[in-house]
Amino acid sequence: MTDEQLDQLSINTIRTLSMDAVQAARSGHPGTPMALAPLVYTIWNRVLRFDPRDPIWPGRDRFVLSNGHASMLLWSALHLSGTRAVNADYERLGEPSVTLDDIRRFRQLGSHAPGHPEYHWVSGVETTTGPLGQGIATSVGMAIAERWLAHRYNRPGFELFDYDVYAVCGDGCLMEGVGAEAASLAGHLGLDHLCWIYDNNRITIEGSTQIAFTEDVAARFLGYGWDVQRVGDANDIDRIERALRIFRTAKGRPSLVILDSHIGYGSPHKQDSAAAHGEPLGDDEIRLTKRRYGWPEDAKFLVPDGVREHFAAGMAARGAEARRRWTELLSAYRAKYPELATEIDLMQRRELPAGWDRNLPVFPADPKGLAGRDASGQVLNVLAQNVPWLLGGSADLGPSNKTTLTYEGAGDFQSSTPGGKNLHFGIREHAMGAIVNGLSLSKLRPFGATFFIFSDYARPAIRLSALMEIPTIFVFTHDAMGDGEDGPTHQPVEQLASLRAIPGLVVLRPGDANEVVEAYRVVMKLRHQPAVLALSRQPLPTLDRKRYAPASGVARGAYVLADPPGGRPELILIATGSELALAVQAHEKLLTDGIRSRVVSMPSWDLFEHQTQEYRDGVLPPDIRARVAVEQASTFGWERYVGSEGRIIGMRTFGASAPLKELQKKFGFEPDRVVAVAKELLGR
Ligand SMILES: Cc1ncc(C[n+]2csc(CCOP(=O)(O)OP(=O)(O)O)c2C)c(N)n1
Ligand SMILES: [Mg+2]
Repeated sequence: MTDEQLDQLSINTIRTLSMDAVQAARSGHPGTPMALAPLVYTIWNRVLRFDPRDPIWPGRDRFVLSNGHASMLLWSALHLSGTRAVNADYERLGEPSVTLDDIRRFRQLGSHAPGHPEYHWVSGVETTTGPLGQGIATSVGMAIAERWLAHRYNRPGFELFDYDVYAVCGDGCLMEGVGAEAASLAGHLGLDHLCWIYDNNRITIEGSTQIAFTEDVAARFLGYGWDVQRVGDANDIDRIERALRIFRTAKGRPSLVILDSHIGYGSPHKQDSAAAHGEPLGDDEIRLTKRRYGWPEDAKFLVPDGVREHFAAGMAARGAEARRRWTELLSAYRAKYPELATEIDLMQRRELPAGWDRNLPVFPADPKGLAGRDASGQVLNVLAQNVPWLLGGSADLGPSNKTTLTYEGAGDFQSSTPGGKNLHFGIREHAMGAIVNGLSLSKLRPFGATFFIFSDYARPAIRLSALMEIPTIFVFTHDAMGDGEDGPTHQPVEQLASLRAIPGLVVLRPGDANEVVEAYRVVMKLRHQPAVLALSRQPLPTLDRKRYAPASGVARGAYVLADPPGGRPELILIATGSELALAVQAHEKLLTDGIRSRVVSMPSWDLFEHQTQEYRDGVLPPDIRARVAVEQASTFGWERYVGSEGRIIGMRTFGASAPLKELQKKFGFEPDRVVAVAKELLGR
């Protein structure tokens, strides 16, 4: 067979595997894989520097399938390239990432060919996609990471980081706001290692894009400062390859390749129709389509002889050679720059450098205290100096979030200063979340910041970081009614409850400056979980830790902060964040009134849930049923800790625009109110 015939055979293998898998599953999306098989084939077999034997080699090009519904493209590519699996500890397992059997069991429980690409579940998937727009936005984080890594680690003769990021997207990704936010920032930053390929098939679920998407995409991206190319025929793999080569020579701007395609290509009755998008073609139509492709009509899940070998001779040979050269380069680099090489090693395993926590502040007792955000700013500035690859920024609220890294040499990340550690996301919270994910997927330790209320704008990306099990850090300040006069638009109510509901996300609401330090200690040690820090705008008293329990209890999620003299409490006050000092004040009053109260500081439900039953019962003894929770947020969920007999002092409405003091009075966040509720509960 000629090379051209093998190209065509490989492309049709991807098409027919996709059709067969969707048919077998009786659900899925066949049309886009049929149309984009030539594109994915060209990227994988002709362009991508990716070694199937080591899908996590740091120098590899990244491939992101942002139109995740076309996942069969990825399962086919991973299968045909013979990509091997790695485990959660980044060990190479040697076994195939996606087997033909997985593809036969597309979308079934346990299959490594699930409905949408899932990072952490299938090796070779660079990021989880499916929620449209997330993949392209995340790819911007990967491209920022490449620039930053190159600046920090490359040395003359040692171009360790020089990888490209390819992201394939459809109409949906380009309609979504997050894609636009990310594209705008990528253009501003001139990320020339970033290439998006837009599947311009003019079809979405409801039909033609004429019903809702008639903008001039090329003009928009030119406006963003991108390089824009058009390939008029998605079946022309030489043209596709040429466009990708032009991208690799483009300097100072990201590239968009607009690829005109036909969804359901080859299907006599469904090509170019929305019907090809999200349902099986049907057995008869599959037979007719296979006939068009010159494929055996009744063969199912057929991988003809020569196809795997063609990938082996193309991508695998090229990838193995690229990785071999990179590995040699790294060993020479290691001899010359041992400290920098060690950093690269640690980063890959998500480990911390020795001395990562040196110089962390210890705050003395202080009734006036410090705002959570201010303590956080001090801690971040120490950590960022100890951990070179800790970096991040805010969505234009750095001065308010106190997340700006101000130490000498921290610098701003811009196209002309790609070593800077202060990222300026602009007012683009959603893209910020996705970009932070992309940075973390590139093994940097990123944080993103905004007001807690605007976590809503980033939520889809935060959810994905939890689903992907990556250790991103979200620093959210102004976590309750502390910004008083800004009013209910700026006062979070339901955000804590809703973030606590995300599986695996570690939400921490520290109660004083030393709890902030301890919260960061916990967060820094996470390797497979994202974290949210909810921090106060206003000063909180720094508790006297000689009098009360040490703040290190934060690591257990909840701990006994104060007990009555001699122990034996009859009532438990549970509080978080800005309400901790309030609970302590109420506790002191109750003691003078002869009521034996305990104060439990509970900065993190999630961490507490992971303690032993014994520990949890020690903090919240089951026989003490008089319990009061105090938190300036939705009461939703606190029943689980106060029980049916307990009380919750929290928010049942939105806040209001007024000075904080008046709001505390109006909504009952005052010591006397806590005391009154406690007494009422005890019937005294
Ligand atoms: C954020 C989000 N909204 C809605 C969906 C549901 N959805 C999946 S595919 C799709 C249509 C996508 O159209 P397009 O990107 O053009 O893909 P094509 O059908 O051309 O492959 C929609 C609405 C989704 N996956 N994510
Ligand atoms: Mg489309």
